[in-house]
Amino acid sequence: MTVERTENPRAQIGVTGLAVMGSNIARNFARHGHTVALHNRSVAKTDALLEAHGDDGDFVRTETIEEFVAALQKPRRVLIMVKAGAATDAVIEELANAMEPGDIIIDGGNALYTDTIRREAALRERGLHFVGAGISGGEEGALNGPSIMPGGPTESYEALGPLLESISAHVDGTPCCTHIGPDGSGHFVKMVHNGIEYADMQLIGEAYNLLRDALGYDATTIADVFSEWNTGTLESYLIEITADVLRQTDATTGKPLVDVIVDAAEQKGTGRWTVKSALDLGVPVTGIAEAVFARALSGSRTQRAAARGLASGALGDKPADATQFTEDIRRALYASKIVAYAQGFDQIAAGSAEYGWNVDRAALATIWRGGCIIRAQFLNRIKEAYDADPQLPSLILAPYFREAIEAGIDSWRRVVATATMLGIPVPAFASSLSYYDGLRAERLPAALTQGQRDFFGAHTYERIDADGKFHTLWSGDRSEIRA
Ligand code: NBP
Repeated sequence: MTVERTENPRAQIGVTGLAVMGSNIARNFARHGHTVALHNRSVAKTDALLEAHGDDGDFVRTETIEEFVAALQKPRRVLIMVKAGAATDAVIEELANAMEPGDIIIDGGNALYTDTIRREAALRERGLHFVGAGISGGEEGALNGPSIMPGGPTESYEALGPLLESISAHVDGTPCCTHIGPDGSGHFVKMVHNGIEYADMQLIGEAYNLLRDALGYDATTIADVFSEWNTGTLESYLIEITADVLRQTDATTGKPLVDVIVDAAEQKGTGRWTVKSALDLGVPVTGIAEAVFARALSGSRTQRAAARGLASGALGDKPADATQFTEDIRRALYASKIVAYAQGFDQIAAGSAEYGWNVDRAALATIWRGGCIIRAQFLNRIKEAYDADPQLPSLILAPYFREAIEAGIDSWRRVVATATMLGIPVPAFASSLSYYDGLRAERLPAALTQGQRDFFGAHTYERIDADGKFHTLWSGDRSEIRA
């Protein structure tokens, strides 16, 4: 360990913002042999890190931004890990004033991608490279290998890539880090990653709810079901930790911990951002949207308290064959998950087209195989699908996914129908199935919608048998004219 105040530019990377994420990433860099300059607004955090983990590698302790910048080799590389929003802007401004053209500022926080686009453009004017890097994996991933999604200029990746790749997770020897594209692309794909994470968690929650309320299983039995599922196509980090959470016993009451946790889910905002962006892009991310709304519904405590005990209507019978129904839930979960990921990847394609990012979805699936919260076997299949056809219109059309859905479709319908008859909410299962049925439909009721729009707003419509736009003179003689 080297702990010193120095003017010698010997650090390969600097990390400012040494809360849980920043300190773990700084340690990760040091453990991989990089000399790391440390900085935090309040020096106490820097000293706490050095006190507890100074032996992890070679650190340079600094107090001021000037000292911090002076400790870095050129081109200087600084990773910002502070609270997203105004704090990030404040730190960028301080750094930019102290840095020189050609230096690289990396924002590893959960920034909104439009902020990243703005920041990249402003810093480019000043000759600085700005890299918005999505980082996933939580505090454990930050320390032992996260999935890293850096955007920004291509030339900055040349100076930065090897450093980031060295600390990222690796799967089959491949780093879970790749250059995503220009300006805000890294933070955009990280945002959609989090949106997919919301959908995945909601689907798992619905499966748990069905096992509990339709089959009457206790938490430990459900944990066993999830552990079993984790040995097959559903194998993933989220399924694995679900079993762990369900197996946890509360020390105070002796009950399963999940049964004493208040059932009101919170959110920090990336799911909401994903849905807002999808609305702007016109991409139907129904699974993610239902997941965000399901959390909001769970947190609507006033309404829930007032509505408790409202009529359910006549309910159906519980499934007679628990084993069969458990298998139905597994298949419904897998099919719904495929839809949620298909929607998320559609949003990435739409964002990429809107902003001219040219995001490689196969490469993205590759770096999500490890390190991040949605890491799963499944990502290999997504990578293969986009490798085989980079222009694939929807993941559900790739042969592997098409077959998986076909194998599960009967189960999926049974689960949604049974849940409905039992009064058990399954918003994500049901909306994913409706999305699938909507996509494959010969004809949608949108024709009627177009007729109504033309009626009240003269918005025009297209005909199935002629080119161009048409309008019916609804308040006149109801003849049709070309618009
Ligand atoms: P927090 O998001 O809690 O931020 C705390 C850090 O921000 C501290 O170092 C604090 O300095 C610094 N800071 C603040 Br607050 N305002 C500042 C300002 N005006 N100027 C300078 N520094 C300021 O830390 P975190 O949970 O480690 O997350 C860091 C970033 O990584 C966030 O953007 C987060 O969204 C993102 N992220 C988090 C996770 C996760 O699992 N937690 C995962 C992926 C990404 P102080 O010590 O002086 O108060």
